[in-house]
Amino acid sequence: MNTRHQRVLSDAQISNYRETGYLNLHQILDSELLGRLISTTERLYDEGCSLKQKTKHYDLEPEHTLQNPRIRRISSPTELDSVYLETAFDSILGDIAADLIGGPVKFYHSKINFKLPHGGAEIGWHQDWPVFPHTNTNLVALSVPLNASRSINGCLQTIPGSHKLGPRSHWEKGLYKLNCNHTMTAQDYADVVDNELNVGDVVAHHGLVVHGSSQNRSDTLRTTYIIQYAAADAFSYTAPVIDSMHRNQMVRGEPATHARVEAGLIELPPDFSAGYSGIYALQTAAKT
Ligand SMILES: O=C(O)CCC(=O)C(=O)O
Repeated sequence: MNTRHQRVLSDAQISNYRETGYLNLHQILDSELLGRLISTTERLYDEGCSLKQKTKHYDLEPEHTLQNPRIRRISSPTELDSVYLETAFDSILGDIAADLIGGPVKFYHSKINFKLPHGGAEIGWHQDWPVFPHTNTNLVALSVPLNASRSINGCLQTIPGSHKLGPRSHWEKGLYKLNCNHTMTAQDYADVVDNELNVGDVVAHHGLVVHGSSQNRSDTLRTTYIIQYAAADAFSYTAPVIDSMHRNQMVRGEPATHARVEAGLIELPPDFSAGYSGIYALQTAAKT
C-alpha cells in the first residue's frame, strides 16, 4: 500500500470541518470503485440472508428470519473483501482523512450500516470518541453512501459545532446508553443538519461531533459504508467495539513515535473486551 499523502481538500474545506465538525464532499469518489463497492455489498448482503443468527460480521434485527431477512450491519467488511480495504486505504478517502486529521492517519475500524425500508433502526444522538476513547480526540469517520441518502431514509444528521463543546455522557443513571439523547438541548435540535447525499458523495465527521440518524420511512434500503480513522498519535484506552485485523494499520504517513495526550477526565464505556452487542442492541436495551 502506498501511504504517501496527497493533499486533496482546500483550506476552506478544512477550516469548515474544523468549525462545524463535519464536511460534505460531492462527487468525489471514483465511479468504477463505487460500482465494485455496490456490487460487492449486494453480494455480501445476499450471503447474509441465509444466516440464522448473528455472527462476528453480521448483525441482524431481532425480527430477522430466513423468509424475511433483516440485516442491519456488516462489521469489518475489510476482512471480507479487498474492495473495502482498497477504498479505506488506497483511494482518495485516505487523503481526505489525512487532510482532516492534519497529519499521519491510521485505520481504526469499518462497517456497513443498512437501514431497512419502513422501520430500519434509528441511531440515537451520540459522539464516536466516548465509545472508543483515545489519548486525543483527533478521529474522523468517512461515510460513503452506496445509494442516495435522504431525510426520508434516515441520512446522517450532525449538529454543527458540537465537537467543540467536549465529550458528553453516554451513561444515564448507571446504564450505558451509547447515546447522549439526555444531554440534547433545544439549541442542539434547532441546529440539526440532514446530510442528504448521492452516490459518489462522502460525509466526514469528527469524533466529538454529535450525530445520529432517524428511522428509514421510505420503501428503499439505505446502505452506507463507514470508515473510522484516527490520528497516528491517538491511542485507544479501551477494547475495540468492532474488532478488525486492520486496526492501527497506517493509511497515510509514518507511525507515531509518541502518543499525544489531551488532558482531562475521560468517561469510560463498559468493558467491551468480552464482546460488543452492537449500537442497535445497546440503544434498544437502554430504552427499556
Ligand atoms: O448509519 C448511520 O446513520 C449513522 C452511523 C453511526 O453514527 C454509527 O454507526 O455509529
